[in-house]
Amino acid sequence: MQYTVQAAARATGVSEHRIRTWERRHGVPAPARSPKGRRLYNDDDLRVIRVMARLIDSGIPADEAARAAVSSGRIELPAADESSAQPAASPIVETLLDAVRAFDGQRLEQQLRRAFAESSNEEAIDGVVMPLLHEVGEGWARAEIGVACEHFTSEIVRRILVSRVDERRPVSPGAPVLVLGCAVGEHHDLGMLALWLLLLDWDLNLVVLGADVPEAEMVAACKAVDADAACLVATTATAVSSMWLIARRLARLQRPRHVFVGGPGLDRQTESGIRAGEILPPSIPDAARAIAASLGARYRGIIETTPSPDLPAHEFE
Ligand code: B12
Repeated sequence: MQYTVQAAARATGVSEHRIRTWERRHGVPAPARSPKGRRLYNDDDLRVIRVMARLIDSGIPADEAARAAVSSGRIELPAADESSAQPAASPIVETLLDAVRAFDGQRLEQQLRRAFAESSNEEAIDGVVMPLLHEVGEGWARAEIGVACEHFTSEIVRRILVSRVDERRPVSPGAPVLVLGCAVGEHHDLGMLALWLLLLDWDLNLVVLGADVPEAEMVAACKAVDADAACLVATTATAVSSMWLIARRLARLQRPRHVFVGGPGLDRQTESGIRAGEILPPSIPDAARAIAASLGARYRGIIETTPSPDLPAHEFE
């Protein structure tokens, strides 16, 4: 079977950008070309991409991973595959996925609200919301879940996160000012929204700019509010590159004094040498705590979780 670069990215879960970069830098994979010059991958190429991704994820440098992936021919997926394999989704996430597949918005929303009502924001985000989005993304990459299903889920997740962010409380005068936004080109902002929600537990003056913030605008916003810190989020590889440009530019200024960078797009091994920003831990609750600790923010306790008035009481019994 033959695959375009888009189809290869979907099938392997490795971004198009990353696949092309490997080819440019390491000559791997080496797809055939159509008469018009378009890349055409076969099943072996896909296998090489998957193996290479796993080797890199297990800490092997990309050039070595490229050599290993091709020289071993029809290489079996490494034993590390088992340990690095994603654990099966938890029962609650499975239940949510059923609602997603059935486009059952009411059930999905009720179950998600229940997760927030029955546990802390941290637990609901780390244990339910992010794993759900992750599973939806994996299903999409395997072509089992359609784009409509993904948009449907994202919209409901967004609504719930935003409704909880609305429970904001006043901030003390003199509290550290933190500007939060996604790098230019980055439209995945649900991780940023989740981080925003968790940062509300700390006495921080949050200025949230949302998705796709151009470099100059981020700098201007930081100056306008005399920010103590900026936090940049990137999910895709392209946004990571632009994020570093912004981080470097901010780091050259006297203020903000802290520039945090985070998100799934960061390859911590490759980027740890880049000194323009403080790299946040991968878990969103850990990232919120790391930011608060760096800024010396006062903890003011979690926001009380109240059942949403639009849900019948028995939903929470
Ligand atoms: C929802 C979604 C969308 C929505 C976004 C809606 C929104 N407002 O956010 C829309 C439809 C816009 C979208 C578009 C695209 N998407 Co999309 N999307 C997703 C999906 C399903 C969830 C995104 C998300 O919220 N991730 C957050 C969590 C779930 O990701 P995670 O890796 O588990 O994150 C962990 C940590 O990294 C951490 N974390 C997450 N966010 C943050 C933030 C901070 C600050 C910190 C510290 C930690 C942190 O928390 C998690 C648990 O620890 C993912 C699937 C996935 N696996 O992420 C794909 C995914 C991110 N998308 C992908 C792609 C390819 C695209 C498109 C290019 C598709 C296309 N062809 O148009 C565009 C690009 C848009 C752009 N320029 O930004 C790929 C990215 C591959 C890559 N690495 O580059 C993914 C991974 C799907 C896949 N499996 O291939 N997408």
